Amino acid sequence: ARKAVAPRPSARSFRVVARAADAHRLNQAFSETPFDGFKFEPITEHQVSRAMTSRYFKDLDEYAETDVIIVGAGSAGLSCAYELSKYPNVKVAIIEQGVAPGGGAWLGGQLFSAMVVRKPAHTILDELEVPYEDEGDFVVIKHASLFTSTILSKVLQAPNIKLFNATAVEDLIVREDELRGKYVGGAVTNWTLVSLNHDTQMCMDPNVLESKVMVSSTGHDGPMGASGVKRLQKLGMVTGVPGMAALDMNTAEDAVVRNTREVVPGMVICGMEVAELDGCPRMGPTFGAMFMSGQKAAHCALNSLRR
Ligand code: AHZ
Repeated sequence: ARKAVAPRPSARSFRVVARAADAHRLNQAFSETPFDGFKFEPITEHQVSRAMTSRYFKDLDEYAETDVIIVGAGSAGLSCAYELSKYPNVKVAIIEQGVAPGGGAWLGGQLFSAMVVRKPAHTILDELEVPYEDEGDFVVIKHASLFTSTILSKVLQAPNIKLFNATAVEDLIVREDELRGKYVGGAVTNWTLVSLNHDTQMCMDPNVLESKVMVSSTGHDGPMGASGVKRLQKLGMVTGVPGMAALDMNTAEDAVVRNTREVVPGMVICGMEVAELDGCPRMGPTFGAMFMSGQKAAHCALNSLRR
């Protein structure tokens, strides 16, 4: 029998093995990251649950009585909240039915990114340090989300402001006294998922927050929109809600800011809800009036608190 002889490696196979080793070393070098070996501190599940729920229910407890309730966190409601953040002694609850605050202000119009703001409403952008391109009589922010995320970050950091999102205002507290007659005294709320399921369940009673003044900024008509003024109409506290008129940018924006006011004692309206109540024209995708109307609403609310 012939003895088996192991084949001798050729020079070529040496080169192949050497190249593979190099590639392996190279791969290792590239797969190293500053996070290799990262390790979290220990935690238990109940700690996570309590960290969230204790704060949420403490907030609900604290805001069961509040100075201002802002209903709706669109561009008008957020501008109002931002203005009120300058008054740290004024306690403000924002109630937003959506999970995502911001209303229609994540896009500039249709599905376009840029947001147009007519002067002189750009002053709030300077304050917020939101960059824009100056086009003369108006300015353009490169993405509406830049405005919305920036104002949200300021509002949410303010110690006097709490956002309750995924929560819908279903109704108003209305009381009467000799001095004011009928006035709005707060908001009847429910988690939005509950509000959307009233038809499918037995009575699911709400949670109620008392306010000294409410700012209703629920936008134009829709399943939830313009809910503040529509409820006032049903209660006979305003005579009619004709709905916004056809679009006319030039007149619409001035009208919305001009008509932003305390419409009944204890309730200020701002943003597109004003156009719904007063039949002002719609402005379409220019946002200056929303900012100014929100800021003006903050001062109407402050005046109401001072009375
Ligand atoms: O989810 C709504 C949105 O975020 C929220 N909201 C409505 N009803 C609510 C309720 N409880 C709690 N019952 C509620 N939250 O209110 C917010 C309204 O934001 P928006 O962006 O729709 O309104 P706005 O008035 O702040 O801004 C309007 C922007 C428009 S619409 C328009 C046009 O159609 O021509 N042009 C502009 C600039």
